[in-house]
Amino acid sequence: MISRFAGIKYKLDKSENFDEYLKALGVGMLTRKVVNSISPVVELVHNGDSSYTFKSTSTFKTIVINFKIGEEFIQDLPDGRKVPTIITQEGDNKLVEEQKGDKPTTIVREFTKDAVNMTLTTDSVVCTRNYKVVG
Ligand code: DKA
Repeated sequence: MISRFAGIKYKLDKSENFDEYLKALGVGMLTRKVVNSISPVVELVHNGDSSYTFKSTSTFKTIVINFKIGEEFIQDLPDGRKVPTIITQEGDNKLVEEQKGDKPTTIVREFTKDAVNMTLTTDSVVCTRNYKVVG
């Protein structure tokens, strides 16, 4: 179960092609500069059954995504867009987030006890971000 990774905090360690990804989403230069310079800490919280919260904390913003696995919801993105989103589970350690709307995006988060490896794809732009366990 993905819930075994709940409560573990991970901090951004490596990021590749993030600026290209943000450009493809239409994020402006000033915001890109800020977002590129921060190292968020992320944590999955299990609220019971298939209900989860994904928290990303940084000096830029705290982002909270409340979701139920397999149920569509409207996500408020940090750049102001509101997009229908669905998060599904693949295998026993991957969450696959599909954001719909003008800029369809897929974000795969693969959890281990030591790391969260993210792959973000929009159009033909692929970005990877690797988080390492804190402490
Ligand atoms: C991450 O969690 C990256 C999440 C990507 C957010 C893209 C939208 C940013 C708009 C300012 O490491």
